[in-house]
Amino acid sequence: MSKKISLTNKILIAMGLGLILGSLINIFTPEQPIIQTYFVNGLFHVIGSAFINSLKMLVVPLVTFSLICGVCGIGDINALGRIGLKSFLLYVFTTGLAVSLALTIAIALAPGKDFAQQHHATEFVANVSPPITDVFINIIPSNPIAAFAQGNMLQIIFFVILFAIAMLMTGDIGKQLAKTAEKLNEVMMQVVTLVMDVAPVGVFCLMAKTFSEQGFALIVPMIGYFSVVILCLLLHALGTFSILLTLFAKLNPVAFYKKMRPAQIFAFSTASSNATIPVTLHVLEKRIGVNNTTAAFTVPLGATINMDGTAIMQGVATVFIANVYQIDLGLSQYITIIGMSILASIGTAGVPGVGLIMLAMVFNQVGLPVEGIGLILGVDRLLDMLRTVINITGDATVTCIVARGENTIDDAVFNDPESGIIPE
Ligand code: DAS
Repeated sequence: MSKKISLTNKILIAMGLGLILGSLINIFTPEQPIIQTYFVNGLFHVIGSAFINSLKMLVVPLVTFSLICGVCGIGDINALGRIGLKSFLLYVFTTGLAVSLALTIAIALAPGKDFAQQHHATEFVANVSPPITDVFINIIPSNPIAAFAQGNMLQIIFFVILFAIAMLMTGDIGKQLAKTAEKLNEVMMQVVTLVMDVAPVGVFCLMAKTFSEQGFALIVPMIGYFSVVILCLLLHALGTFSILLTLFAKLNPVAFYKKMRPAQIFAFSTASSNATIPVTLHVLEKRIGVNNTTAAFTVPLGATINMDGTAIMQGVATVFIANVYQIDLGLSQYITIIGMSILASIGTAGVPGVGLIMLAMVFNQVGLPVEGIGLILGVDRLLDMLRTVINITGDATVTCIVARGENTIDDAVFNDPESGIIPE
């Protein structure tokens, strides 16, 4: 009997077919009205957007129930503080490593040195990014219902953790609520697998639409910048993460990356860490064997404050634009870039394109012309998809390190190649 194609491979094939079809449309029929109207901006747009909405639909309820289970599962406020501090420090550390690596490679390879000035920058108006102090003040929701309604992740995390801690302190009432949350969380994880069942169609449409609009031709004049970002993303993923996984999570990086494929495909297709949270949680808990008491906390936190891929883009972009405008950056400015990239990473939600918006904050701090961002705008969508893969992989890497330290990872699940495969 022919071996059934696993859901992950179906999604991978759908992604490839969508990419090829989109590229063919971009090359051969970029202006064909019927194709543009009924397919690119019709079928592909509608199904792709509906698929992203179906993922976003899961995030708030899943994070809420999962976080309540996680906190109640830990049961001990000191352990909760330890996990929180450990994951926060590891997220900041890996983001700092990422942007430092990017700056070192970009300074060495000097993209933008001989950039032909005839490439006019696309008009880029920077959104006014909130002062970083506001980010910390706004972690506390003045209206938790509004936080849930708006999907404000940092505020939801803050309120749910506080609520769950209060549950721990209310004896039987808390215990009964925790049991209910556990059942609701299990049902939500089942909803995740339902949404994953339709993923091949959603991913196909997302890729077909994206690549019919974002032709590879856009990359050619930006090949220097584009390839340096890709190089740094690969070095961070295959170098830094692999070393950290081997040394501190005691996990085989090759097996880890095989298990991470569904979450990485979703991250690439959606370009949103937040929308990928349900799949990242599914992969870590069902395929890698991390206990919910750890993943429930580190994954939503990571999707919100940890963006190694974004920090890499910001590091390379600052060097690229400084070279294009022939501005010499000194050591203090490079240190500022590292600090600002970390703060921007903490301050940005995991949604498409947010890294570019925060880049304006980094440019302002080091005196680079914000309009220079218009030069890299054209290739940013593709880079956003790729750096989002690194962002969620970083979340998963830190989660595994914390889980190893808390002894909340089941190696039997990790070593079972069939674990967590969605039943056909
Ligand atoms: N798309 C963002 C994310 O979801 C990253 C970015 O915009 O740089 O992680």
